[in-house]
Amino acid sequence: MKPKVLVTREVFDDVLVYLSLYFEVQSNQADIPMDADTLAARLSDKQGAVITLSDRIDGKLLARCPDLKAVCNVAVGFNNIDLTACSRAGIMATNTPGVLDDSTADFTWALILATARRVVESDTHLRSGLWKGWYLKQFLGADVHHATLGILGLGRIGRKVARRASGFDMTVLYHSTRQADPDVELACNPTFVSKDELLARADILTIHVPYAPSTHHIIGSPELAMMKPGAILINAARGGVVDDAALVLALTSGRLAGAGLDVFENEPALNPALVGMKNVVLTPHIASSSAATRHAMAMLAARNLVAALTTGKPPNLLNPEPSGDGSGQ
Ligand code: NAP
Ligand code: 8YV
Repeated sequence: MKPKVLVTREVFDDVLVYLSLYFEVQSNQADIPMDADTLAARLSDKQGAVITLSDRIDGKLLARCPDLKAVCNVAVGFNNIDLTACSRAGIMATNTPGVLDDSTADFTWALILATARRVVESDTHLRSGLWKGWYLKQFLGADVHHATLGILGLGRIGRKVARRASGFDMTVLYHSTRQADPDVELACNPTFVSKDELLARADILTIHVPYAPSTHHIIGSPELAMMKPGAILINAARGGVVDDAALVLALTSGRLAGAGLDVFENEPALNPALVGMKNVVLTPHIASSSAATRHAMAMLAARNLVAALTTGKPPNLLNPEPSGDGSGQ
């Protein structure tokens, strides 16, 4: 008998076909989001799952899933998974690093340019029938070329963002947990600085750290107060790395000129004040969403699951030493 697996959200048809070669697949092509109780019930007789960021995998859920061996996130970020609880229960957890770097970096640049050059605001103005003709001072924005770009978190995506800055003749600074190897610095040409210097010097600050207790509100009131007056903040990383309430204050006071945000605290809810702000570009967590990349992510998660349940050694394993007895306790 084939092992039973659950795919918690809609995926591309060929991903389901591929999984069906190995598993008895229960899917959710109607894409009806599951609450914690429903997810636990649906997983209670499964050995594996392809999950997304909206699925919280924790000890409470795992206690109800005695057969579960692997959970495979369709995302590089994995703050929805309690890795300690997975390891304790002997469950492998995987993510999808690499396949989304370029698309996410491209989108970060879309936010940078749209925010600095007021693309959305001016588009709305024109569509509203308010455009009465050209004038010299209309929609004056900030130049991106020759500006100083600050990158917080020079990982896979941060590096791709840095590389793209060279076409704009920018000064690129970064701060990360440690200075990158010389070959990495050579490839994307940024200069390592302290976090304080990054905040003080960046005209445009873009965040690419994962969400974890150590990065919760890594940009909050004190950090926003250290930023250059008139700077722009970009967050295509994760809700919670920025204190959204503090950001609203910094935007309202005019301390920051604008923000480009793809992610929010408590998604899909967002701070209502942001909605009314003309100097803010808002997108619904779509930085990785090109057709090719979302397909690659879903297929990689499926391949991770097949490897996990057939070999016990999936690529992209997040907890290399699952040590539990599989009881989920
Ligand atoms: P990554 O390769 O792990 O890069 C993250 C970088 O941040 C690493 O260099 C890491 O350093 C650094 N870092 C961690 N904590 C830090 C801190 N406190 N201060 C400064 N730097 C810190 O991850 P990635 O693949 O680039 O992805 C980054 C994040 O982007 C993901 O976790 C995800 O949440 C988000 N993301 C969002 C979207 C979207 O649709 N909006 C799409 C893709 C990814 P160490 O390696 O030394 O820890
Ligand atoms: C996903 C992301 O779209 O990979 C990540 O960490 O945030 C996005 O690429 C999202 O997480 C889907 O689960």
